Amino acid sequence: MSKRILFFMGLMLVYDAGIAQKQNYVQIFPGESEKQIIEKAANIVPTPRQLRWQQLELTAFFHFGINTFTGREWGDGKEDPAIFNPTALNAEQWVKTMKDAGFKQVIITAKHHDGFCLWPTATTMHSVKSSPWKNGKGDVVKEVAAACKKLNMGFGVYLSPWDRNAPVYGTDAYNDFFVQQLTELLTGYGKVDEVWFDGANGEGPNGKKQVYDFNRWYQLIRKLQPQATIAIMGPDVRWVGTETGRGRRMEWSVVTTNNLDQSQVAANSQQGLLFKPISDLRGDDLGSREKIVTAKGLVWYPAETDVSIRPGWFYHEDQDKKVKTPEELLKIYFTSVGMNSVLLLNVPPDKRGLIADADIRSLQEWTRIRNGLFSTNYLRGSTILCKNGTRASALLDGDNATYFTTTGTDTATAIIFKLKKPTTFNVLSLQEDIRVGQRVEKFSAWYKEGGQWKPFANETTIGYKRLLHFDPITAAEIKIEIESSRLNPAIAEAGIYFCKELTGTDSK
Ligand code: FUL
Repeated sequence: MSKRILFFMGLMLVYDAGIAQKQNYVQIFPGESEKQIIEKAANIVPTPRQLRWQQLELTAFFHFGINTFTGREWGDGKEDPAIFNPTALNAEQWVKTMKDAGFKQVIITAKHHDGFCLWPTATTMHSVKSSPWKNGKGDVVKEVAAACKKLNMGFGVYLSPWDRNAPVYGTDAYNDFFVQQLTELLTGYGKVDEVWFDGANGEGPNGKKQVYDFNRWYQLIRKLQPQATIAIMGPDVRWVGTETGRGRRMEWSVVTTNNLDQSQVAANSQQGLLFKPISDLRGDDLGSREKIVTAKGLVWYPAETDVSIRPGWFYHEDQDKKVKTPEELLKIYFTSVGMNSVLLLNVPPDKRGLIADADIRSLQEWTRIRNGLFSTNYLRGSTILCKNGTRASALLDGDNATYFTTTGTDTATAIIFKLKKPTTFNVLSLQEDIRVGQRVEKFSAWYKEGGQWKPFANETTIGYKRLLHFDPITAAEIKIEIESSRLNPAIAEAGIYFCKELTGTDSK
């Protein structure tokens, strides 16, 4: 995965102006105090497109293409398009499967590293046009886009910058070729909600590595589909740093842009700033106080956790028995969505052009468990006590757009929930209202037993959503302590739940 890190070194972040006071990027000037920097960090917010994306929680990948038919993970671009011949392709089945599982948006691999295009592009004959599928008249991208429209799902495209088929790859001409492909995808299929760029970057036939013109691509996307988030080699969404489904225990959406290349700070077509951050995306800590006090800039750059339901990204028959179980998917939900990230779960259609039964069964059972788990918030109906808080009822109203906060200049607080009767639970859910900013730096959770408060959680960040599970606890009083927060915390929701399928603790 180092390719992504390497690529990130050259990544251009584009900052969109437009939010008057609250912004998704600030510069830090020499001589600013820690207090000033922390205050700036506390007021950084997502752009509207980042906010929409974060609220989706569950998004899906469909890895489908020439590799589905060769059994490989990375094609070399020399595959004969004649092998692309799904017998029963039904994109509506793909999209409906994900919708039924609670997903809100899907991304199709319009072109993977092998260069084979799933739409009849004018840029190359290495596409569905040269395949026997629908006598060369098919268009997978169109079918996925239509299914999304029909089922009211977000639609996104993955277009691999690395192209092992294009003869011009490795030359300047490739950037034009790529712009043309991108333009076709952004103009021919209605609304596009996400554009996903991978960082893989090999050598072309001339032995040269392609220098990707990311900035030009970003500007094109902003012009043609301004609502689309650009992930993960892009300015809106950051790769979490693993492909295991496990995010960070401490996940700050506000990260430092240290080593900001000041020479790149310039106005762009979106009246924003361009800059090149250089940072390690894989460390455990991208945004703590210690990290940001030395920052030259701070940006809202949230994490996306991509993982496949199978060992591979593409469908392989011999992996039918290795589809992740509902329990594994549930744990992934806790370590992605529950760690202030968005889950991007890959569910690859098979050679028929259908999602296989094994995947559907797993998704259905996972969804049943998840829905059951979150159906009853046992804090509902409790009496809330807090000495220095206001709008406590917002914590339990199920509305992310209302929030509890502290009064005056207090940033620490304790919120006590007195339940009507002793209740057994093994899940805690907390959410910040990120439209105010991500602020909580340290929190703990306690239950009362025999007149004594006993801790059951001791964590750092909350962010958009934090989920914890632990061994079952039975109690009639629960306390959430916000021990440290950058400015007044804005807590949107709190909940405790019980799920018998969840075992053990997962906060390591
Ligand atoms: C990686 C690619 O090389 C894989 O094939 C896959 O597309 C994954 C999502 O990104 O870097």
